[in-house]
Amino acid sequence: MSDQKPSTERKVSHRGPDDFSDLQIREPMRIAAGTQGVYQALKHSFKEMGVIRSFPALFKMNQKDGFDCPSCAWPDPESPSPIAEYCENGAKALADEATTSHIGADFFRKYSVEELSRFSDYQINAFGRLTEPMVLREDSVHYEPIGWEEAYQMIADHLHRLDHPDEAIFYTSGRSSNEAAFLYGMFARALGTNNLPDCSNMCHESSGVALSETLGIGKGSVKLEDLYEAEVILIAGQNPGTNHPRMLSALEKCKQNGGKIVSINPLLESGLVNFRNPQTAKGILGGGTQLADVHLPVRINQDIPLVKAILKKLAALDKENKGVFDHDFIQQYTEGYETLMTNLEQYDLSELIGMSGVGEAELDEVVSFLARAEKIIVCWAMGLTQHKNSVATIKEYVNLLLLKGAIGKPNSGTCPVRGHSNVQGDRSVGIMHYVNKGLNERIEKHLGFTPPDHPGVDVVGAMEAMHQGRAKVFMCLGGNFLMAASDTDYTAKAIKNCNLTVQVSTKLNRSHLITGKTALILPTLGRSEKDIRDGVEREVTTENSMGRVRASKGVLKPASDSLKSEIEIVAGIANAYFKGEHSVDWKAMGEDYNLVREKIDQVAKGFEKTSESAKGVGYYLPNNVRERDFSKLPNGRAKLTVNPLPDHHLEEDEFMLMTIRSHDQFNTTVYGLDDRYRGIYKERRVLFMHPADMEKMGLKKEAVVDLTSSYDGVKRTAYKFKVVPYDIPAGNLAAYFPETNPLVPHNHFAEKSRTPISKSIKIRISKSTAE
Ligand SMILES: Nc1nc2c(c(=O)[nH]1)N[C@H]1C(S)=C(S)[C@@H](COP(=O)(O)OP(=O)(O)OC[C@H]3O[C@@H](n4cnc5c(=O)[nH]c(N)nc54)[C@H](O)[C@@H]3O)O[C@H]1N2
Ligand SMILES: Nc1nc2c(c(=O)[nH]1)N[C@H]1C(S)=C(S)[C@@H](COP(=O)(O)OP(=O)(O)OC[C@H]3O[C@@H](n4cnc5c(=O)[nH]c(N)nc54)[C@H](O)[C@@H]3O)O[C@H]1N2
Ligand code: SF4
Ligand SMILES: [Mo]
Repeated sequence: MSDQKPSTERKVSHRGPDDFSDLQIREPMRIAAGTQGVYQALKHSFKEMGVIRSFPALFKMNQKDGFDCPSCAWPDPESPSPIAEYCENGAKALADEATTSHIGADFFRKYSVEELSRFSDYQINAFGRLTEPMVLREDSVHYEPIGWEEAYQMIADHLHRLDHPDEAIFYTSGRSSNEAAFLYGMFARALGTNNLPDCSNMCHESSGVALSETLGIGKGSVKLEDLYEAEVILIAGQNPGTNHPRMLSALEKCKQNGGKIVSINPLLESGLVNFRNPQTAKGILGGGTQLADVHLPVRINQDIPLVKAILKKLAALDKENKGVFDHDFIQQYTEGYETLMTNLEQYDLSELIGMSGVGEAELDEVVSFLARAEKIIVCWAMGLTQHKNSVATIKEYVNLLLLKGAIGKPNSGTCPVRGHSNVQGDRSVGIMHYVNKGLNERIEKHLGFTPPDHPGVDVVGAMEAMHQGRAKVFMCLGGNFLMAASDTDYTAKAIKNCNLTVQVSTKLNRSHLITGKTALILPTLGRSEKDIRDGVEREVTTENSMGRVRASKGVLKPASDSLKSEIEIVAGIANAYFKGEHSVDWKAMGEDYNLVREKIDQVAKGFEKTSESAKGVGYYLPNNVRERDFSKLPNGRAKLTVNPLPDHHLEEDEFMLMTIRSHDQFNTTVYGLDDRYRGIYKERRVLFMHPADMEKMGLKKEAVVDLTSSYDGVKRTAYKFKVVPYDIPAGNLAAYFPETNPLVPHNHFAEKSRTPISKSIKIRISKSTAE
C-alpha cells in the first residue's frame, strides 16, 4: 500500500500538461505511403515490440488464418497479399497493442492517480499494457491489485444495490469482438436496461439514421471489389491517407481502370493527391498515382448547398437530354422525385455555389463526370457525420446516387467508411440503445428472458444521466469515454458522480484517472494475442465496414498470464450477478465461444453457422440495398428527400472549427506528436488557419491563442494553441481532437442521430491568457 496519506477527495485534472514541445512546421506532404510509410510502420513495430515479435505478427495481420487488424474497419481483399496486407497505421496500432512495455501493481504503487493525471495523453498511453486487475477504493489515492473473482463480485454487488437497472450504463468501444459485444449487450438486457451507448453514437450514427430512412438499412451497400471498376468515386469528409490507408490501394485500382476520383473536403488531404503503393514496384521506385482528379474545397458543413448545386446542374442537363438521370430506376424504385425537382427549382444556383465555397469550373468538371457515369460510389466519414444537420447532408448525397440509379448494382452505391475495426459488428450483434422489436422477440425465444422494451441512453444521454446523478454504475467495454465524448469538463463531472466505474482495457488512458468513487481496471487480451483455454487456441469474429464477417485468431504471447478475454470478463460478471440462476449459462459461454456464436446465429439478424462460415475469407451479412429490395421502407420504395440548407450564422469575429485526427493517433490514443502529411512535427496543440484570417486577427505564425466557444450563454475555453498558416477555406479552422473536446457543448448534436457537433463548432480566438 502507499505511504501517501489517504484522502477522500481525489482532485485530479482531466487535462494533460499544456506546455508546448518543440513545434516544427514544414510544407504539407503531397505524397502518401510509399517506402516512407513502410519505414514508419517498421520503426514503430521494432521500437514497441522488438524485431522478434514484429514479423510473425505483421505477417498474420489481415491474413485468412490470422487476426483482423485492430485499427480501422477497412475490409481485407478476398485474396490478401501473402507478404503484407497492412498499412502504416495498422502496424502502429499493432505495435501499440503488442508493446513489450507493461504496467502492473508496482507501477500503480509508485504513481498516485493524481500524479498520473499530470502526464500527457501521449505519455499515459506510452507506459504500456495493463497486466493485472486493479481497484481504486473510495478512500485511496492509489490503485491496488484485486483478484478477478473479487472484482466480478464487487460489480455484481453494486448492480444488486441499484434501485433500477437503468442506473447502470454499459458503454462499448468498437474494438470488441462480436462474441464479447453480444454477451455484453445481452447481459445489460438480462439485467433490465437498454443503456448501451457506443462509440458509434459519436461516429457513424448519422449515416445509420440517414441510410435507414432512405434505403432501409443503416449500413453501406458497396463491397470492396465494387470500388475497382466504379466510374466515379466521390470521397467526402474523409481522410483515407491517414485513417483508412489501404483504401488508397482500392482507389488506385479504380484509377487504373479509368475511374474518376473527386475529393470533397475543406482540406486537400495528402493521400488523395499522390499515392505510392508500397506493394508495387512502381510505388517503391517512386512514380505513384495521382488519385483525385478534382478537389472541391468545400467550406465546413456546406456539403448540402454543394450537392444541391450539382443536382441542379444535372437536372438541367437531364432536361436537355434524358440520359442523365436513370428514370427507369427512379420510377420503379423510388418516391419523392417530383417534390425534389420542384424544391431544387427554388434555389439560386450561384447562391448555392457561393455558400459551398468551391469554384464553378471545378464543379462543372465534377458535373460532367457524373452526367455521363452510371457506376458511382460515394464514400464518406466524419466530415459528414459530426454536424447538426449531418443526417440531412448524407441524405442529400443519397439523392445523387438514387437519381443516377447508382444503387443496388455492381460498382455503385453508398460507402460510409467505418472507424473502429468492429464498430459495425458490435451493432449487428445487439449493441444499441434503442429497442429493436425483432431482436427482442428472438432474445425471448432463444435466450429465454424478457428484455426491456423501453429505450436506453446513447452517449449524450449517458453523460446527462451521470451528470444528473441518475446513473450509479458506469462500465466501459474498451474505449476512453472521458476523452472521446464531447464537453470534457461536463463529462468529467458526470463520471465522478458514479459510485462505481469499470474499464475493461488494454492500455492506460485518462478514463482510468477520472473515475467514480470506486474504480476498477480489468485488463484484457488484445486482438493480436493468443487466447488459449485448456490448450486450445480460441478465435473470435469481427465484421468489417462492408458487412463481411471473418474469424480472427491472435498469434502473439499475451502481455501477461493474468489477462482475460473480454468474453470471459463479461461472462464472469454476469455469472457473479446471476449466481447460476438464469436462463443463460453465462459461465459456459465464457468458456466455449462456439456456444456464443450459436446464440448469435439465432438472435442477431443474418448471422448463420458463424463458427464455420467466418473461417477463411468469411461471409457477407445480408444487405437489402444490394438486392434493390426496399420493401422495409413505408411504401416499399427508396426515398428521395428534400433537405434544408444548413443555417450557420457566424458573427464577425467567429470562426467554424472542425476537430480532426492527426496521422499519429488512433482516436484518443496518441502514438506520437507528428502529423507528417500535414507537415506538423512534435506538437499537437496547433490551430490550422487561413493566412488571410491570421492577418485579419493580427496573428503571426505560431502565435499562441485560446479558443472559446459560446453556446446558450455558456463559454467553454481550450487553452494554448499555436497558429499554423494552412490551405483551408477562409473562416474555417481545424485542430486536433481530443484536445479540443472541451469546446463541444454536450447539448448540441446532430438532429436525429444525436452525434456531437465535433466538426462544426463556432469559436472565437484570443491571444492566450494562460501561463
Ligand atoms: N490512423 C487512424 N485511423 C483511424 C482513426 C484514427 O484516429 N487514426 N480513427 C478511426 C475512426 S473511429 C474513425 S470514425 C475514422 C475517421 O476517419 P475520418 O473521418 O477520415 O477522420 P477525421 O480526421 O475526423 O477526418 C474528417 C475529414 O473530414 C473533413 N471535413 C471536416 N468537415 C467537413 C465538412 O463539413 N465537409 C466535408 N466534405 N469534409 C469535412 C476533414 O477535413 C477531414 O479530412 O478513422 C478510423 N481510422
Ligand atoms: N472532438 C471529436 N471527438 C470525437 C471524434 C472527433 O472526430 N472529434 N470522433 C469520435 C469517434 S468517430 C469515435 S469512434 C470516438 C472514439 O471513442 P472510443 O472508442 O471510446 O476511444 P478510443 O480512443 O478508440 O479508445 C482507446 C482505448 O481503448 C482501449 N482498447 C484498445 N484496444 C482494446 C481492446 O481490444 N479491448 C478493450 N477492451 N479495450 C481496448 C485502450 O485502453 C485505449 O486507451 O471518439 C469520438 N470523439
Ligand atoms: S487500412 Fe485499416 S484495417 Fe487495413 S491495415 Fe490499415 S489500419 Fe488496418
Ligand atoms: Mo469512429
